[in-house]
Amino acid sequence: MTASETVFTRNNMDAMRAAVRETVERTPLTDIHTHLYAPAFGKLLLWGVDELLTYHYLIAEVVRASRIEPAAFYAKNKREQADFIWQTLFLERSPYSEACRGVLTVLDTLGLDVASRDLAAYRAYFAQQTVEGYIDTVFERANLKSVVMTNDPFDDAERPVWESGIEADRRFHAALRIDLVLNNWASACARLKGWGYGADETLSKKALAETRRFLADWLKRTKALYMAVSLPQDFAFPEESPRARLIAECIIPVAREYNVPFAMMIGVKRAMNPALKLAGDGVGKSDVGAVERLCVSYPDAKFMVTMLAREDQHELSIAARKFPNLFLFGCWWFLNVPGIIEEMTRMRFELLGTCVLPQHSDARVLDQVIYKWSHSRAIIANVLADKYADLLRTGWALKQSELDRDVAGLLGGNFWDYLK
Ligand code: FIX
Ligand code: ZN
Repeated sequence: MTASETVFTRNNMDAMRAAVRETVERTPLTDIHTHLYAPAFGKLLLWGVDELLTYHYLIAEVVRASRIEPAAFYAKNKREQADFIWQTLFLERSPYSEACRGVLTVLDTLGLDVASRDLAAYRAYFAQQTVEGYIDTVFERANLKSVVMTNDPFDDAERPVWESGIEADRRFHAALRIDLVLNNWASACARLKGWGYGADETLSKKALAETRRFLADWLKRTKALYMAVSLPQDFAFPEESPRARLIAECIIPVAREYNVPFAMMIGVKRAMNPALKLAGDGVGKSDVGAVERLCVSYPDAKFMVTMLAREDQHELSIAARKFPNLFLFGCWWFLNVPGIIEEMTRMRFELLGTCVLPQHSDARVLDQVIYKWSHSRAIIANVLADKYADLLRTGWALKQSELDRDVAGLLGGNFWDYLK
């Protein structure tokens, strides 16, 4: 401890609260799950006000508010969709839903006049930006060190970029997304065969070996930090299914060999309302027991888990207390709203102390990291200050350097440590 270091005790709680807010604001973070792309991926990186307004969270809200036929909404071009959402959700109603508020936080942070409600002026601002300059602006405003992308080798727009060799951008890391392998083996198998891997639907020994080779090739090609999958609410393990065999005989061995975690995002009901397309997914309660059985069966494999149902969060936190190889992250998707972030973060801090990664953004549009993180940083700081306050009331003294250490962990350091 340096002579001049600030120490917080029960006698200077207000100073501690201010310091927590300030520390959480100024600490650069790693966003461990996004759908953003490095500039080398060209048009796959979405940004700007029309993309913000047509975020699938807002499409679900506008269809509900206006009762437009989803097909009629999707028949509009992007700009018309954005106009419709602006008119319906921002002008005809007060835009206080989290997804609406987010757009306004972004505009305000960029210095645009939210009170003017002048969509044309916002569009004019974005028309003046270059993508390179705008990435710098967004990283600076959101105080981001780096983001982790979602990289799907089965995506026909994305795969050729990897195959042609991409220019590295140190701010964008890869994560190997393997949903097709685990959720639709028949289709994945056909694709693998087309690329020269000896896969077959019966999952013969050779097919399993070839699937491992495919995963290893893509881990090396993308330098992915982890492998990831989103899983339906009825995800079970163990079970008699291609998915369970592939996890046990391909994913786990490759995860161990390359020392990369296997990230599972569990609890989605895909296409609950198919007419809504990407906006039509829902949530269902899942079996935390499946996660527990994986962790106990493979103590030397690393798992990262986030679950989508609010009802599963407590049980999942308890599982994490029992398994050091279970790393919890983020308030995923429908949980990424202030009331639930607050509740989940409080519960995780109380049950897991500093050993959790409280948030990721899931941003699909670059600009969204600004709002997702400013909203979450404020909540994380409040909850953290409450926890330190409880701690100081015991007579404990907290040094500023310890506060810096804890916050750096919560905003990304814990993830990097887990990868080691
Ligand atoms: O599976 C996922 O990674 C989900 O986060 C997305 O597919 C989802 O559509 C989303 O954008 C949630 O925030
Ligand atoms: Zn996602």
